[in-house]
Amino acid sequence: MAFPKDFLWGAATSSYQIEGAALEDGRGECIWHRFSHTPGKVLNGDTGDVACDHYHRYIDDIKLMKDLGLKAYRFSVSWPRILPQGVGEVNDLGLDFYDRLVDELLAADIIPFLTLYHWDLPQALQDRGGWLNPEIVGWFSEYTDIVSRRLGDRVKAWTTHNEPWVAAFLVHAFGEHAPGLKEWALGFQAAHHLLLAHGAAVPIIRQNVPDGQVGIVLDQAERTPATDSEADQQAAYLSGVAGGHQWFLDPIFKGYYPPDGVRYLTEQLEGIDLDAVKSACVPIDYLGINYYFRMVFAANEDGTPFPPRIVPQPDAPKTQMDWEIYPDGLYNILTYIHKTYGPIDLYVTENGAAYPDRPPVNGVVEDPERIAYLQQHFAAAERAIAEGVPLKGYFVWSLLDNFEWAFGYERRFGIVYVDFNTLTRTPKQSALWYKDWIAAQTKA
Ligand code: IFM
Repeated sequence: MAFPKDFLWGAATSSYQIEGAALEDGRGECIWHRFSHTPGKVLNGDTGDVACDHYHRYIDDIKLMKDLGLKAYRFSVSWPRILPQGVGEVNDLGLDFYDRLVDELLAADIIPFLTLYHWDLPQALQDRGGWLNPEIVGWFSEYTDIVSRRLGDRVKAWTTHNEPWVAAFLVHAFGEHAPGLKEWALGFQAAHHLLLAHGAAVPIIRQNVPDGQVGIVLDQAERTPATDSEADQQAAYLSGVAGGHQWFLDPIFKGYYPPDGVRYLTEQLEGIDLDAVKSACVPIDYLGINYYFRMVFAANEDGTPFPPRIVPQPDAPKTQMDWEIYPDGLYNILTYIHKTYGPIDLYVTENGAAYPDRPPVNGVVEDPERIAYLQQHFAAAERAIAEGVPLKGYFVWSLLDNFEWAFGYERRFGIVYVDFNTLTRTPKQSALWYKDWIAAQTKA
């Protein structure tokens, strides 16, 4: 087996998706609160008002983690719980919650991996332009300072952003995420500020947590050309460098935007001081990779490779998200990142699958597809480790069924089934399988 005994097997969640208590104990409104309360934005009108009620049930949830044998738990802090207006007055009750959560995790011998930004921006900051306002670099720094001062004595693994591609483009260009803007150029402006905010936050965390590890989490899809033709290969390449994965990887690791991408993006980048992105290139200790699916790209009918055309794969196996299941992609990405941007410790910070799980029957939730999905992706990760990739941990997405953003509660990613009427938790067969897997991998 390639997985070392001290490999960190874990599970991940995020604040808005599980906590509930949306306006309780002084928490300010976040953009997802506003968005989900706007008719027509989220499937079935679902909101995160209650979600999994983790805010009140975290002790039981940690018991569940302990029972599954998790070594680490990845969660995010809700910015408006700490700073209801985004900056200024601190809400101590919000900090107290994360204090208790962290203490409880440590008491259970579970390592906390904390993410500062997983998309629940304070609405008060959105009202001032949110990620489009350059001042957000300072706002994020202030928030980072407060959280890392308070929790840095116990939390040693710090992530600045979760999936900044989503926070930039799904939010500002595709309109699918709160607050639902739809202008390509705005996506690039937001991406720029997310990168600068990352660069500003890392040294603050280092100062407050000198013995901490700091990183960032990027979503990565496998990008395959539809054919071997040069034009299709170019299309797949441009999908990454012109606003795709390399749009974040290159600034973070090299200090500049990919020149091949910049060439294709003239008017979208107007007004952005591209050179300023060198401040995003600060040493980090790990990179988190969220991997779910593959996308296939081709050139356009007239042979031009840009904008790249996505080629649907109707016959490929898919999850309920309509995402192609492609475990080799995880191996490809891990080895590619290691060779291109390493050496750096890597974690799979999210990987998992949504399926339309049925409620428990006699306490059992059968989810064989999810088990197969995880098995295949673990095997891909194992192959990468065997070839020398320094993969240190793996977080299954997600611990609990939860609020899957614009899809509300309809898409279940959890290894634990949540009945959203009673909030009862039932470990699915995949959770029990994962428990046995962890035990087998880590036994002395
Ligand atoms: O639920 C999300 C999570 O918030 C970020 N990564 C992808 C997951 C599944 O869509």
